[in-house]
Amino acid sequence: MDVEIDALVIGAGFAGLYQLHSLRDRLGLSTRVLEAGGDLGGTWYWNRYPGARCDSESHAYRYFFSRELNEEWEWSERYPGPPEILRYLGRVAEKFDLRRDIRFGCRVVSARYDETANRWLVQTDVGERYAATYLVAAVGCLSSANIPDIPGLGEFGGRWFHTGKWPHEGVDLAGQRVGQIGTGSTGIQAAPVIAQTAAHLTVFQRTPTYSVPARNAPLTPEFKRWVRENHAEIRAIACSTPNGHAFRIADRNVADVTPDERQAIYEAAWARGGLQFRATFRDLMTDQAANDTAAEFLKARIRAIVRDPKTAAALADIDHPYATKRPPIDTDYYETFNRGNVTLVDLRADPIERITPRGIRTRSAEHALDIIVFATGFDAMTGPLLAIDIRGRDGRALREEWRAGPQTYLGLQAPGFPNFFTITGPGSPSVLTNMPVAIEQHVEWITDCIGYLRQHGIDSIEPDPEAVQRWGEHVNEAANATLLSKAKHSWYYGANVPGKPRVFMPYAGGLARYRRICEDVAAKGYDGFWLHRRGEREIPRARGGTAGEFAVARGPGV
Ligand code: NA7
Repeated sequence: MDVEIDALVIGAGFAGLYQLHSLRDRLGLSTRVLEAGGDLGGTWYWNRYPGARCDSESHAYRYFFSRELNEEWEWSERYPGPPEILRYLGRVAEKFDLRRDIRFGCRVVSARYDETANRWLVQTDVGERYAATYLVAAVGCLSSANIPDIPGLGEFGGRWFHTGKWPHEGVDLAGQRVGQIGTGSTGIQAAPVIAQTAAHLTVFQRTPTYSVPARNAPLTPEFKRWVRENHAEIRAIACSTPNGHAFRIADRNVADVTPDERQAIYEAAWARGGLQFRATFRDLMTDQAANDTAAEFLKARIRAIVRDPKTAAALADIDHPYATKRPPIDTDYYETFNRGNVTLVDLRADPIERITPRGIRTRSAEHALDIIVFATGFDAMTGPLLAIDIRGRDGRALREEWRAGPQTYLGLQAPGFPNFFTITGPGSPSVLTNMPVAIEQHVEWITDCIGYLRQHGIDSIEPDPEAVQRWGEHVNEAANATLLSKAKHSWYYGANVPGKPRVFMPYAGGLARYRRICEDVAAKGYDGFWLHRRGEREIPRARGGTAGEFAVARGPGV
């Protein structure tokens, strides 16, 4: 027997929890959340590796929709770690009584649109079936672990773990020889903490990247008070900046200041720490010469910190402009390579050949290991969606439709998949932002949209394929207007997963601009979408966004 409901939400992270609250408590829809994990938290439920921490500053890493919630919740540190974030989400669930409509430990395996009934038929791995009018994927952008296909893993005599599926009971690293593959945001957070307990840590680096100190610290009582009294202002900044963080991008170009002034600005940003480094100049993401100055500053820092010149050279030999791959922030990452128990293996000079029963063999040596840590990232953005067999109109499979790359309108809907919405889907600002702010915008847009459909007796919504094509062109145009297009081997392009199409997936035009576009589309009666009443022909609508509306203004989108 199918469980009949109005709306089904997949995932109980930041996105799914707020979507449940919005659909159920604002629109009065019967809503259910299905979650594969044993509890809520999404990304934070799974990512419990040593050193895991949020890179967004806590005062803006939250929901803003409830003043009451903001007033009663206080973060303890500048960057929260998984336990505190899970406590926060637990508090949210309790406050809005969400748990009663969440089913944990239940993975959605397929979703099929039944055109006659205008229902999504959803199946789970525990044999349950649901029938819902609206289907919302709140599956996260970084939830499909990428474990590289290195020969010999099956023969390894020790234990291995992916950071994104870290055992909740923890892994005792004391006395262990640990090999860590991967030096992205995760690896850069993990290595210093692993090195503190492991007997030896060998870091296998394929591509070095720039990292800025996070400068994490407990929040002072004064700062906490300031946060409590200024939620509206913090939200206003987060909603008006391209990345959804609560800091503004400086209104100056690199060329506007002298080299000495520039050096002082970078030094101050380095001392302050965090992603704000990227906000020191307006043109860092759009002008190569400007970006070069930041890149040089950061490379000089690496060489100054790391004592062994060969290790320093390998860490600083960075081949892409600053912040064109996701910029990590760290706590003592470079300092870690000054420890006696840490070795860097530069895979570009000495590639991995295979995993052996004893460890990892590179071209020049075998590294004996007890534990291998894969900090190798995710099949980002499309991976979690395509892990589900999603079939729309006429049985069209999303996996087939997206074979050459994701096709969406605004990152919110795919053509041929009526009433199916993706929160922070490909084609939306998503991973280029402070996620909760982007999530909140999407959840509210989707909720308003569904409210509009019901108010107007409209049965389904799906994008006009022409609007989808134009949006795809605009997403490319937005990326090409920045230096992001210079790091073609980033996961933003899907380049970390063999066989994945090389398409720039997130929208680089900035969250504030994107928000205006979405609001405009809604204000025009869902311009670019087909709204359909059963028994009627498709309601003709004006086509979605003109080139003018989407045009990328000059200035940092990202
Ligand atoms: P990332 O940023 O995708 O980093 C993965 C790292 O793993 C990166 O250094 C990769 O090198 C490396 N990698 C991947 N496959 C291999 C193989 N086969 N051999 C050697 N090295 C490999 O993932 P993270 O988890 O660090 O971060 C993901 C996001 O989570 C982050 O941006 C935040 O938003 C939170 P490569 O660069 O591909 O050469």
